[in-house]
Amino acid sequence: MACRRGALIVLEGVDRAGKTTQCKKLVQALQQSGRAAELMTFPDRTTTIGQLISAYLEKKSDLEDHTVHLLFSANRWEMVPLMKKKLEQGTTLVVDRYAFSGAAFTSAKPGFSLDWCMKPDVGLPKPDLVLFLQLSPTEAALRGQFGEERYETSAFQKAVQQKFEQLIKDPSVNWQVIDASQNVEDVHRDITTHSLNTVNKAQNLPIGELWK
Ligand code: Z5A
Repeated sequence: MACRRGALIVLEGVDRAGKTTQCKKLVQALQQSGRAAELMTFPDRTTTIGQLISAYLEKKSDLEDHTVHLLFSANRWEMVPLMKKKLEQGTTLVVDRYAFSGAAFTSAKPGFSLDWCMKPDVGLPKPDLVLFLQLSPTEAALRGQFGEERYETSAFQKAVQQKFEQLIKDPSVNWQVIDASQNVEDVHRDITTHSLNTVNKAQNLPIGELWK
């Protein structure tokens, strides 16, 4: 009998929503329950493309807006063979940001449509579940100041939040909105419940193609 595949679970949300904290806790919880699980992060700053993106985010270099958008997408595509291999081997991938961040962040810039921004990521492995960590700007502010990287300003993050709200309306994607203003353990409990359901359902299904 063929191996049951792992699930592709993505966490999205605005700055300081707790994505990284929750991704790590979810991977640990899945592993402790005896399931193979690994963390992936986008952008993956370790690759050659990722290093270009990292320098841009750290404001050490400037890149034309379309160009950097395509680099973010290329940074996902370069990971696709590895992602598919792991999923097919039965490993669940917990992913910290994905194509939805790509579309939301670039389309929040002047002159970009959401439609254009989604195009380069059409056909990526489709997440079985996208958990959107919902947090208001006021609550995010209680978690500390913005960092020094590009995009970390209140006005831009508000524009990004609006783009996420548009993306969440897409019924072709399995979105679950999580109240990220709860304490870390309560958020983790909600996320784990949705994720375990997804892991069980996904194991006998083929890997889908995003936005196709
Ligand atoms: N970007 C893009 O433009 N295009 C793309 O295609 C992709 C990304 C993939 C990458 O940043 C930037 O690239 C990002 C989007 C853009 N720009 N911005 N903004 P990154 O991924 O390297 O870093 P980040 O995603 O911005 O991290 P973050 O959003 O700032 O944080 P987070 O992962 O959501 O939260 P955290 O690190 O888990 O927690 C933040 C703090 O809150 C920390 O002190 C925690 O201890 C605290 N925390 C967490 N949970 C809680 C709860 N429940 N209560 C209280 N405090 C909490």
